[in-house]
Amino acid sequence: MEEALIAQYHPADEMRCPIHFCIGQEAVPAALSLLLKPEDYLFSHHRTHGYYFAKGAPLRELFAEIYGRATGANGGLAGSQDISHTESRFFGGAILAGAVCIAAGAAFGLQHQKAKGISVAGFGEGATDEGAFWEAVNHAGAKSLPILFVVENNRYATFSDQLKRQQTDNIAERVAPFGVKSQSLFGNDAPLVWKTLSQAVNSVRNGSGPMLVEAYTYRWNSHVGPEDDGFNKYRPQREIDFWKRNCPISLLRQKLEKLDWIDNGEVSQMESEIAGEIAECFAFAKASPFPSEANWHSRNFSNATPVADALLAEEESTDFNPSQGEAKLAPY
Ligand SMILES: Cc1ncc(C[n+]2csc(CCOP(=O)(O)OP(=O)(O)O)c2C)c(N)n1
Ligand SMILES: [Mg+2]
Repeated sequence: MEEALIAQYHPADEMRCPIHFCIGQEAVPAALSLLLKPEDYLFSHHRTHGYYFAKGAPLRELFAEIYGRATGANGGLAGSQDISHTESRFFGGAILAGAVCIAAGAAFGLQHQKAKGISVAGFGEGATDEGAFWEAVNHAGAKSLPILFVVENNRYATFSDQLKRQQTDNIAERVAPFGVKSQSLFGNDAPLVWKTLSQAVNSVRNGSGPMLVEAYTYRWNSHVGPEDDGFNKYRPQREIDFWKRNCPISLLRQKLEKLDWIDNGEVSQMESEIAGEIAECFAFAKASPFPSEANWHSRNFSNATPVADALLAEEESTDFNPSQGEAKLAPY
């Protein structure tokens, strides 16, 4: 799906948002997709697409969202990195570590209401540079919240190596003193990822308190967008080659072939079905209308928006002149 999006991003330039692709990091969200239940919540960082699928949210609404159309998951107003699908209990967000804190809040809500379900936060190692991350971990440990923290440690935050930002690269060990049990693993071995996450999900579900799983993995693409951002050589070629040799999809396929659980015919059929679904999603997105002002109002949680109203009134007033400096806001 992401390869198809990359192929169509330029020169058409019809997608209305930046995209943080997650090619190379398929194993964690794929495993979660088999483990999470409808009542569970999943909060994701900016690299949303895998997690969106992990919660079973619809593919064509993702495409329409990326194309900025009214039929998108959020009416075309959120885009890739802030996409949510409320019915699926999936919520993405671009503020680093923000989704982790909201996940802790949701876990607290579930516990308080004695409701079924767990809260899962999916994020990168960069989120652990943020103080807010440690506040969430502290709260989860102190209150024994039903939350699973999943770190996809791909070593880089944009262009920045984790070992230039932090003393060590083992987040799993550092959450233990907060009362958060943890496990780290090679995150490109899909069956191992499934097994580890399965144990972690069960433990949190059974009321044993919070857990953190740290999966070491790698993004193949630029930090953001379809262009190659390797111009400043922030990642060694040997490292890129190592992780490409250890592609989670190829490793899984090799394993299944060795066990005789899958053959080439089945893979080809799967690939052509997926290609058909993707083509249908592109057609749906491109044929959908753009949002109107009415769409905006219907998605506004509160009708009381005094600051926005004042700005709009200012802009619409006949004597509005942006060169006269800052707009004066009515008191509210
Ligand atoms: C509070 C905040 N500060 C800075 C940013 C800009 N920003 C976006 S992604 C990113 C790096 C994220 O790295 P990581 O968490 O490791 O995730 P990855 O991109 O590697 O998947 C930064 C610094 C942001 N979105 N929010
Ligand atoms: Mg990272």
